[in-house]
Parts: sequence; structure tokens; C-alpha cells
Amino acid sequence: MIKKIINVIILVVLTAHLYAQDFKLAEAKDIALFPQQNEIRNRLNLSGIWKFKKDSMGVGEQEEWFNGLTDYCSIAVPGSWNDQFTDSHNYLDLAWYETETYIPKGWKGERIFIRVGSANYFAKIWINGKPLGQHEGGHIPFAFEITQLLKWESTNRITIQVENILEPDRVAPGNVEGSPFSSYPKASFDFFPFAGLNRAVWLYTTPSSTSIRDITINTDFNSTTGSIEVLVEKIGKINNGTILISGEGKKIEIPFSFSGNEGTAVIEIPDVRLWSPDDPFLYDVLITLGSKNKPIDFYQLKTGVRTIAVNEKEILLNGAPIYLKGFGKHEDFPIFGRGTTPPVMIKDFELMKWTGANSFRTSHYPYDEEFYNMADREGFLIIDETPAVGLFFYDDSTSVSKRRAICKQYLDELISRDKNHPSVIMWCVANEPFPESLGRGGFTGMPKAFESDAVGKAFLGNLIKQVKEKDPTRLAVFVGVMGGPAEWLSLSDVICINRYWGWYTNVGDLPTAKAYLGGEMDKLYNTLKKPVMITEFGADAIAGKHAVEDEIYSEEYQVKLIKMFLDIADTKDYVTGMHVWNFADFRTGQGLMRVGGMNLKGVFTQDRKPKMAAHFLRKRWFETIQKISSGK
Ligand code: BDP
Repeated sequence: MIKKIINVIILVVLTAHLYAQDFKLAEAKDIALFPQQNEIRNRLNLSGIWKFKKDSMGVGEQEEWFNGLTDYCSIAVPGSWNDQFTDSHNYLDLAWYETETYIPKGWKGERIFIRVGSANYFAKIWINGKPLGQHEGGHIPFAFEITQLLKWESTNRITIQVENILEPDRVAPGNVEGSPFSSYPKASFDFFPFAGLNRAVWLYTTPSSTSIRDITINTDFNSTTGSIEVLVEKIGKINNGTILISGEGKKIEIPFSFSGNEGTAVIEIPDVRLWSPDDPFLYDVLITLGSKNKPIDFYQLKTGVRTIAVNEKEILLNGAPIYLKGFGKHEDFPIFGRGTTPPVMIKDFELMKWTGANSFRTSHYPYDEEFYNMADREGFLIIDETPAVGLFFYDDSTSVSKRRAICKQYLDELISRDKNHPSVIMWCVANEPFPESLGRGGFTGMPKAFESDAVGKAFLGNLIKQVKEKDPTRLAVFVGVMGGPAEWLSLSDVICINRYWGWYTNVGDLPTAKAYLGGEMDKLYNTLKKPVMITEFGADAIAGKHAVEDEIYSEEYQVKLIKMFLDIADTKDYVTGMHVWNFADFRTGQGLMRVGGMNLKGVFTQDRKPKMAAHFLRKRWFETIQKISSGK
């Protein structure tokens, strides 16, 4: 009998092995350099209409859909799938995307890669029916080399399977029993879990045997002399290169050489023009591998010379205090879902400038790369946040470890992707992680946990440490939930807190809310002695609803609450920034607190029309600018 069982097991294992497909894991380094078109490198944007097919029974792999989809429909890429159809709003299960492309003849002899900007949440790729790679995490790109899998002189089939199943051991965790954000679909966070290929898919090349793999730029200045340190990592046999910095009519070129695969050069810039929101000046940096008359690879980027630091009460940009005024945002627009919408992005920057804002947080996940390029050019300061929203630490240790590994991966990827943007001044490792004490009130049915606050502190502490090791030039923070432990906040360079006095507590009662808010802020500062920033405060307002007396959901109440927070902040010299929640109304799951499946805390509507609060902020923030510039 035992022999029989063993034989069956061997047979099952062998069969599984025969059909098991080997998917590589993505490497963070491969997303460091955005695909670039220059004299040497090529790229092809695969945006457009793709084939699409839902796989609710999960039979696609077995039926080998990667060999060509049948009975498919059309879908736009980029764009979430949820609102492109009439029957898929809440569909989060498996779905398949397919497109076909020729590879340009001129790319022969090059290394060819595919880069997927965002596949939410878990993706697997096949090229011409052959398994390539997989990636977990929906808001960060991933890339794989595909050279060996391609065909020439005929089309190549690219198949991407995506699913967005909400699970407690994923990040952001979903389907958490008793979560305070319980909605349908069961996201345990307060935004709609838009699924699919939300950003562009690119093919791109690098030179075949020798190329630039990674570039890290750090800047500093001393009096009027700036310095740009460029660290280049290469692949292949080459020992030298040059760096050319240009800007303001100056051109400074210096040669550098490699030791192993790394080469560094520091370029000094006399009479440097520093980068800041008032003057977002960018220098061009061109890195060439090989000699000037025989270049092997090029990569060009832009950098702003600036420093960022903190003292006990302030954030310092270029050594001078800077006050952050702005918003927490979302990537969210009707029909597109979380899909890239360049005109909306341009409009958002226009509107942020119109309000007098100088900064925003990429709540609650990293945004499309263009946001960061735009912020560099327009002079916005970014708090760059990972997708770690709503973490908790008191279910089984396997789930906690799984979330820890994903958070670590996200941070590696995020820093790899965004480290060269002057606009990024802080890495935010998590938004509103829940301590057990709060979880017990909000969550039910969890196993009784032990020392969850210590587990949570160690978890967050490790993430902050990871960030500091990888990038000591920026600030590292996490954003604390109302009622969360003050001792966790001691980990953060800036005490970032979300506060909803007057909304979720003391609803409609602003005088009481005001007393609590002021008292709490003083207590936090006096305990931790670090600058404080309120990263979220706000009230839902239905555009067009008005009231004479304090009445929730009215535009007047939203203005009054925002004003109350700003007034109190103005009386505290340790407050270093105030971000209103939210820039615009955004889609959520369906729940009793979310009228029409929307969070209405936007100061603009979802289609970017101003509510009274937007006009209020414009007046208020421009007055501050005038006061500062007139020295009052
Ligand atoms: C905070 C969350 C944010 C929510 C906001 C709200 O950080 O994602 O949208 O509350 O309830 O707790 O509006």
C-alpha cells in the first residue's frame, strides 16, 4: 500500500514538473533606467488596443492561452480593466492580455527587454508562448530581458496574465476580517483596487555586451560651488567613460574610469544654480561609455543640485527651512481607473500650482514616472510612498513575514526607480500601519496576538533602516494613524500624522476637535522633539451642498475644518508642513460611509472642478507666500 502511495506521489511530482513553467523573478536594478531613445538605445511603446480575456475559472494556463487567446475582447492599455466594460467593475480575478509586434530589423545584435509599467497586482509574462517572468506588486514597474525568446521577420506574441485577488498576506493587505475599511470589493484600504495594466508596456534595447546598468546621482553644495556625484554601474569589458554636465551655458566634461563594475566621478560646478520650488533649475547629465569618438553606450538624465535635511523643528531644503503645502493624491479618473492619463496629470499640476501648493505625497503607492519628471521640472517636492498601506502585524507569523518580504522588495524597487529625482525628498515606507490596540477595536476574529506593538515597531524600524542604508541623502518616514503609538513615530525623521478631529471623531463639533488637535500636537512634539507634519486632514464635501451652520458634507464645513487645522498649525513653530486630504474626490469600494462609492474629501471633484475649499486654499496659500516674500 505504502509503495503504491509513494508511486502515485512520484507520478504527480513528475507530471507537475513536466508542466511546471519556470518564471524568473524581476530584479530591482533592471528598472533603474527608464527606456530611452538616443543614438544608441532604442525603445518602442506598446500602448494601444490589446486582446483581453477574463479567466474566472483559472483554466487559462492549463488550456495554454499563452499560445494565443481565442474569444477575446478589446482593451486599452494603459488603463484599468474595471470600468472599460459593462460587467467588470468588481472583477479582480485572473485576466489575460495579449498583443503582437514585429521587432525592428535595426535592433538585431542588441539586448532587448520588456518593461511593464504597472500590472496590478500579480503578473506573469510569456513571449511567443514561452514563460518569461513574474512580478508581485502593482504600482512599480518590472523588466526582463527577452532577446533569446524573440523571432525575427515575423510578429512576436506578448502575453501577460494579471490578477488582483485581495488577500491579507499581500501588500496592500485586502480581505482583512473586520478591517475598518470594509467595502465591496473587500479592499482593506480606502481606494478602489483598480486592476490590470495601468501603465505603458515598453520594449527597449541596450548595447549587446557592454552597457550602463545603473546610475546614481547625489548632489551637494558649498557656498557657491555645487557638486554632482555620479556613480555608474556597467556590464561588460570597458574601463572608461565620460560625464558631461551642461546647463546655464556651461559645459563641464570629465573622464572617469571603472574599478570593477563601478565608476564614480564628482563634478564641481562654480556659481551653481540650486534646485528649489522657486527655481526648479535642472542640469543635463550625459554619461558615455567608451571614448568620445567611439561611444559604446549613452544615457542622459536631468538633475537638480539640492540638499535635504531636518533639524528639531524644520525640514531644510538647501539649508533653509521649507514649509510643505499641498495634498495627498491618488491616481484616479473616471473610466481610466488607475490608468495613466497624461492630460489629467498636466491639469493636476496646473491646479496644484493654482492653489499655491509646493508638494504632494504619492499616497498610497508610487505613481507613473511622468509625475516625477513633471515635479522635477515644475518644482514640486514629493513624499514618495510605497504601496504599504494598512499594514498590521498580529496575524500569523507566516503572513507577517510574507508582507515583510514584499515591503522590502517594494522599497528596493522604488529607490532604484526614483532615486535620481530632485523632487523626491522623503521616502515613505508605510501609511497608517495598525497597532494591535487599534486593531482590536476595529478588527475582529484575529488570533489573540502578543507584543504586536513591538513587532510593529521592529517591522517599521527595519524598513526605515533599509531606506537609510540604500539612500542616506533623503529623509525616511512612515505616516501614523490617529491613535497609533507615539513610540513608533520616533522612527520617522519627520513626525507624519493623519488626523481626522472634527470628522471621524467629534464629528460636526469643530471647537472640541480644535482643543484635542492642539493638545495632541504639543504632546507629540514635546515627547519626540522632531518636526511635525499633518499628512492628512480633511472632510468629505458633496460639491454643491451648502449650509449656514456647521453641517457635515457641506462645502462650508470642509472649508471650516481645513481652516481650523491650518490655523492651529500656524501657531506651532515645530509644524513643517500640512497636506490636505485629498486633492480630488476618488473612487473607493462600496460602503455605507462612501456615498456612490466615492471618497469626497477632494478639494476638487473627480473631474477637477474646484469646491469652495480649493478657492479657500488658493487665497490662504498665496497670502502666506506674499507674507514670506514681504518679510512679514
Ligand atoms: C486615512 C487613510 C486614507 C483614507 C482617509 C479617509 O490614510 O487612505 O482615504 O483616511 O478616511 O485613514 O478619508
